[in-house]
Amino acid sequence: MLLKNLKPSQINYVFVLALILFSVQACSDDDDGSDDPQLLTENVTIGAQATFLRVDDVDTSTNSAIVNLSSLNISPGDVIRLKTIGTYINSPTGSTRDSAAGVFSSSNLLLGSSELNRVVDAIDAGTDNVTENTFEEDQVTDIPEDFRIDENQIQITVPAGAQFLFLGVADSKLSDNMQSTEGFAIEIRY
Ligand SMILES: [Ca+2]
Ligand SMILES: [Ca+2]
Repeated sequence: MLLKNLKPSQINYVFVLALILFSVQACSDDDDGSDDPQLLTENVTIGAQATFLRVDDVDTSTNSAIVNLSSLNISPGDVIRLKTIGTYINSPTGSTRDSAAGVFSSSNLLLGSSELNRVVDAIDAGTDNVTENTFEEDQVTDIPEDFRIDENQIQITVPAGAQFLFLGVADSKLSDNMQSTEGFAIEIRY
């Protein structure tokens, strides 16, 4: 259907319809807040071996990132948006992952990597994230309070008492991980 074949009144109709479709699209784009210019953004770099989960005694890892929420003026009850950016290499084959794990806590205490409940003051939030056992020693890594973060932005309400957000990778073996060329980070929008 070409515009030149339409009467002026029909052209008006097509124009109004296009305008309506455009507004509906604009509204739906805004639903997840990803385009909201009023939100602030903080990107936290995540090391390829950085974790707050239990690690095998024979494995090597680094401590997860720990975000002080008050430094970003984020308080309990606030809704924040999280997603991963980029990837990390998770095995010698060069395969990559874009998923991570997060957990809120009332303190910045992180126990040694052989402990199961390393984030001793962890506070439950979000959807449960069942993490796999360790690769060499088949030790349980799963804790009930953490949640998954991946490339699809999630919205999560900061739970009562939370002052810190721990961010790391979730992997059964950390020592064979490497940084990818694009790097790996978690974007916090708030
Ligand atoms: Ca690995
Ligand atoms: Ca878990």
